Formats: sequence, structure tokens, C-alpha cells
Amino acid sequence: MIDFSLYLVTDRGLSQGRTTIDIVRSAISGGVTCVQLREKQGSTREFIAEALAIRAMLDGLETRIPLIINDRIDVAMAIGADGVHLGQTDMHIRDARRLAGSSLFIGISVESVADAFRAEAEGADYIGVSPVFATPTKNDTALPLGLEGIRAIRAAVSLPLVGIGGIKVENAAEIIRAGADGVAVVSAIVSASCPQSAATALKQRIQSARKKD
Ligand code: TZP
Ligand code: MG
Repeated sequence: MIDFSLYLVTDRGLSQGRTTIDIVRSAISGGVTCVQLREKQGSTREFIAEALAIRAMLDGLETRIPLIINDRIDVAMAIGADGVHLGQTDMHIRDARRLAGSSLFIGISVESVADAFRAEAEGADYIGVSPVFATPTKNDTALPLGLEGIRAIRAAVSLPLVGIGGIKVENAAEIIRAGADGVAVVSAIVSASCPQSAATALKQRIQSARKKD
């Protein structure tokens, strides 16, 4: 089972000139537990080359950190990733499952309770509640679901659940207290001057929110 506590989603456009692999390495040393490589530009070959480099870096670490590929099940399968993360307009989970069988964890972003029910019925392994808060990082999101959305989806399904969208150190604890198993962030880590310290601060909020359960 994947530890979704602090889930880093990459974005080269927000990396301020630093490489994705350096950001991922720094963020892991601060406590990131799971990494999603999200590449919206560039060729398939470039995506695969980057994914392989990150996979090799992760394989050299003492702690096993899972690598999940955004959107592209072909890339995920080609590089032996741990999983693929799909959106509501990507391949249906049942089709992804037909291709990947049990070789990949399959996650999906859900924008409503109905999406979450469907994801569970179709065999998703985890869901992302998307977006929890408004965010400038992604401009085609549904309306923010808020903490109420996390609570409603938590009550509806038993799948592991992460919140994504507008999550920062200041509001990370609320996401956990609303019932999420983890928080997924882009800019809070990718754009931070020190991704390691940003991850440490987030992780600390997540862990203390759990202790107060
Ligand atoms: N999916 C829903 S919101 C989002 C994605 C990829 C972007 C989240 O970015 P940030 O910077 O953590 O708000
Ligand atoms: Mg997608």
C-alpha cells in the first residue's frame, strides 16, 4: 500500500529553472512520501527519459518512494512506474485496468461524490479530491469542493483519498482532519525556495493533525 501522506505532483513550469529531479530529491529529503510526474509538454520520448531518470534516482534511495505518472498509462507501463493518475477526461479506469491489470496502482481525480462512487465501482486504487481550494496552478479545474467536499467523499467511499488544489502549510492540517489520507501539492513544494524545508513543514502539520484525531 502506498503512503499518500505527502504527495508531490511536479510541474516544470513552476520550478523556477531548477530541474524536476533536483526538486523531487530535495522534497523527499524533507518527507515527501509519494511522487507524481506530471508533464504536460514535450515529446513522449522526453517524458519517458525523465521518468526513467527519476525512477533510477528513487531506486537508489533507502526509503522506497512510489512513482506515479500523470495521464499516460503507456509511459507508466514503459518505465515500470508504480502507478498512473487519471483525470475525468482521461482513459476510463476499466480500460486502464484492462491494459495494466494489477501491475499499476490507478488513481483518479474526482470532482464530486458521484465521481467518487464511480471510481470505486470501476476499481480505482485511490482518489484525489480535486480541487479542494481554488488554485492558479491548474486552470481547467471544477469548482472547489472545500473541506465539506472531502468530508462528503470520505463518507461515500472507503478508498484512500488525497486532497489537491490550493493546499499550503497553513491549511494542510484541515485536509487531514476532514478525512483525507494525505495532501497532494504542486506549488507549495515545487515553487518553494527550499523544497526540502517546505516538505518538512507540510509533513509536520500532517503528522500533528493525525495525532489530534
Ligand atoms: N489537480 C487539481 S488542482 C491541481 C491539480 C494537478 C493543481 C494543484 O496545484 P497547487 O499548486 O498545489 O494548488
Ligand atoms: Mg489528467
